[in-house]
Amino acid sequence: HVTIYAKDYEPPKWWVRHVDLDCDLSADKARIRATLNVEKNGSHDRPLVLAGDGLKPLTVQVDGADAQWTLEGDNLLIELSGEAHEIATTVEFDPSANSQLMGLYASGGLLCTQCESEGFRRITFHPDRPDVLSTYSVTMHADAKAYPILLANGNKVSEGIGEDGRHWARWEDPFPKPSYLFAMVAGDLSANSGAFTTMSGREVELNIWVREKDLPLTHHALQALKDSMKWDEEVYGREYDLDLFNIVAVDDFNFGAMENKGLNIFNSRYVLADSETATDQDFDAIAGVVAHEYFHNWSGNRVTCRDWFQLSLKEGFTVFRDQCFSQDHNSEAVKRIEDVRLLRAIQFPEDSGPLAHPVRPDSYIEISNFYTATVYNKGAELIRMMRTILGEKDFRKGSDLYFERHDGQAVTCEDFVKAMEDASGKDLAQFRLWYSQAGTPTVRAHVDASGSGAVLKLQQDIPDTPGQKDKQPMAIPLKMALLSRQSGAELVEERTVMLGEAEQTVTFEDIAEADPILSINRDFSAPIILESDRDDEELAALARVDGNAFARYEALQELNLRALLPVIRGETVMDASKVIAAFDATLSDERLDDAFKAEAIMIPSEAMIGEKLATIDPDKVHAARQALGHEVGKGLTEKLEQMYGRERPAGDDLSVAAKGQRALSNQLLGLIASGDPAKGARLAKAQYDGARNMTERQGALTVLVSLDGAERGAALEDFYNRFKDQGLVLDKWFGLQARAERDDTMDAVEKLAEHPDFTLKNPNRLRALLVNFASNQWVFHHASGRGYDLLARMVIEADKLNPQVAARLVPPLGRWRRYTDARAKLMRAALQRIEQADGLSKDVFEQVSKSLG
Ligand code: HT7
Ligand code: ZN
Repeated sequence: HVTIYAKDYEPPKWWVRHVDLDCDLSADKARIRATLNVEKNGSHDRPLVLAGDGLKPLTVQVDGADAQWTLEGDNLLIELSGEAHEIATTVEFDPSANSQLMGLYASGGLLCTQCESEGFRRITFHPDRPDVLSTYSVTMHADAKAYPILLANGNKVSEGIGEDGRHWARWEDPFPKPSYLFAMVAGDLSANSGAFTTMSGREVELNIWVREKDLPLTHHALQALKDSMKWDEEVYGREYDLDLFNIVAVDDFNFGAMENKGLNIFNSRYVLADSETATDQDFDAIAGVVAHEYFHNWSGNRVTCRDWFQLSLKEGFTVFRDQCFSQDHNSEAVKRIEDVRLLRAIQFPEDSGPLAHPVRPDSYIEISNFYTATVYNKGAELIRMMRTILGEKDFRKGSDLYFERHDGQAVTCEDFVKAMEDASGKDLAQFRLWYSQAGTPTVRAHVDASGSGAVLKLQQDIPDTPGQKDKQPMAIPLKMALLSRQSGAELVEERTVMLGEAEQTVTFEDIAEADPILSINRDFSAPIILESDRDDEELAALARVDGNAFARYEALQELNLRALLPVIRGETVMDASKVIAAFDATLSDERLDDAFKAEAIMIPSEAMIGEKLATIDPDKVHAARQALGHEVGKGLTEKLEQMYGRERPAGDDLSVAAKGQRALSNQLLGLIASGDPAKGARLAKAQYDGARNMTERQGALTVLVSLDGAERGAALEDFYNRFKDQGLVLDKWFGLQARAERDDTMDAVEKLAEHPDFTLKNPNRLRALLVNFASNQWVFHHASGRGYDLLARMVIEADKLNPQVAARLVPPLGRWRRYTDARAKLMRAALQRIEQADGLSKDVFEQVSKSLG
């Protein structure tokens, strides 16, 4: 398998100015005739190279005449004599045989496309690289009954009836775009339609296309789209540019959604929702993904990536934009806490393991493997840090300059940073290291307070990662304050300290109280691991009085870890008293909202605890976490039950307050059950039976699945019978059981993998069982190695159908270096079994070979 290097980038030898596609579509045969207007780039004598993937050319013509061509591997080579030519090719293939879900494929009676990153080459021969931008016209022909709706990018310019019950539609997209943004859909679809008037007064038609029966489930997505359009105008001054915006929901999709120009295609899980079938979290995720894809219209489509090493240019920026959108529409601090939790749960382990890579990677074998938490979520943190360093006003100036300077271009991460630099006059030279150096920095912070002043001592350390050693110190913006122990008042007001050296000190003079407490990395201003020597009393005080909600949450998390880690290391028995006192104070604090309290009383996950250990013994981590939960549940019984007993909001109330109340209620139920499982089971079953929406129902079932007793089986059976015909809800049924913290979960997952409703063909179903299972630390890391065996078997099977999805299952096995010897050996053996499988895809090969190291 060939490795592609960023340093080898060369501009394309030929431009493609316009693409005209004529597509004759049916479920088992697609005939695509492509006409490309190509133009030589500079002076050279190199042939035109058009990428293909599994295609055979039926005809190849140059300027209307049959032409000489050769196939080199999958690529079509054509010698051209002039400066500009018209190239026409015809290919045929079977969309129903496309199980990779890349290119043109069939899903639930629809025909749809997915082209990012390199799927267009599965539809027609084309350079298929993001720096080749073209206008497109597309004519689609299909059976009018089976495919009454024909959609492509841009605007529909004409349509008509053909012969033998067929019809056609012609679409034109006036905005030059890379091939990865091409899309078409044919199917029997109905639209929930709306309209949006842009800031310059243009009316845009909006459609959410689904099967007719799903129309009632589309209102939230449509509202989220309108909210996103407004937000991008208000916050970034970005207006939508076409007169039509279509979203189509499909059931089989490798990712969350895709931002194709004017025709977004979504995994149905991020479109369809009502309160009976979707949780509050699902509703929020839908709004976040709708916003994300919409925001790509500027950050990705109007200004796109020069090459795939620049992926974070569009993804990091767009994740940051969707995070801010959600912060503005919900509790700001809670959204930040959720995003940081995700970063720590997924990106931090990635950054400290064998698959660690910089936000702008240097090389890849298969680009699909680089749609990672590092590129997306750490990438978003980089943009957030730039906003912190520049301030909001200059950051907006920088984004205006970036869009103005690069509209219609394919550019690099460097171009983005340069625009920020030019607009603000700030030097970001050292900051650029965040793009090139992998690994999560550790920052040690210590305050010496003596007399009337204080000295903050900071040290940073960037770990070695695969292929990168001895790294340079980074530019780390740390929001901090020094607080009064008693009142929490800021003795040193919040400011951003720039840590740029390996070691640095900052002096504060004339502080009104001796012995202030350090509040640092407020709002998680930098994606680092903080080590501080603040004692338990200081942390408890921060948890109580810090004016920065994120810092309060952090102090609580740290107190939890201080209770857990010595027990896991065998140094002491569990002492939960400080956690109990801190949770008690938090729950009683009337200034805090319910959504925050729900986050605050969450005991760190087993994965998060594991991250703090040099060598992980999952049995010990599990036992300690269970013990802490039990002590907290027992220690706070009265308060938990009293708060849990409060009246609940109406089932369909989606206000921020109602969502917060339900989140808190479900957390309280979990802690009650940890303290007294029998009582927990009774309460959870009552909540399940009386549930008025999916948040209450799933919350109850989440607790019940880990408990013993008749309530568990009854609720699981009821859930299955109620929802067995609704795929997205049935995914929850698989997922909940895979997450159960029980010693028979391993057996259950093996059985569920044989269940008639389980299939490896649908990525949502596959992920529901296997991603949830592999993140259930204690169960997946069963000492027998059965968890590793099952995952390895599933990777090998899934790889035959869908390499992209299979490759995403590999990383949990790649963490073997962190586990106790016996487990590490078994994990390696599972990886080796995958490596030896016949016909392994390059996707899985790359993940497995790097994981074995
Ligand atoms: N930009 C989109 C990426 C994507 C994708 C990548 C690989 C394979 C399938 C895919 N579907 C969508 C999604 C996004 O970040 O908005
Ligand atoms: Zn994206």
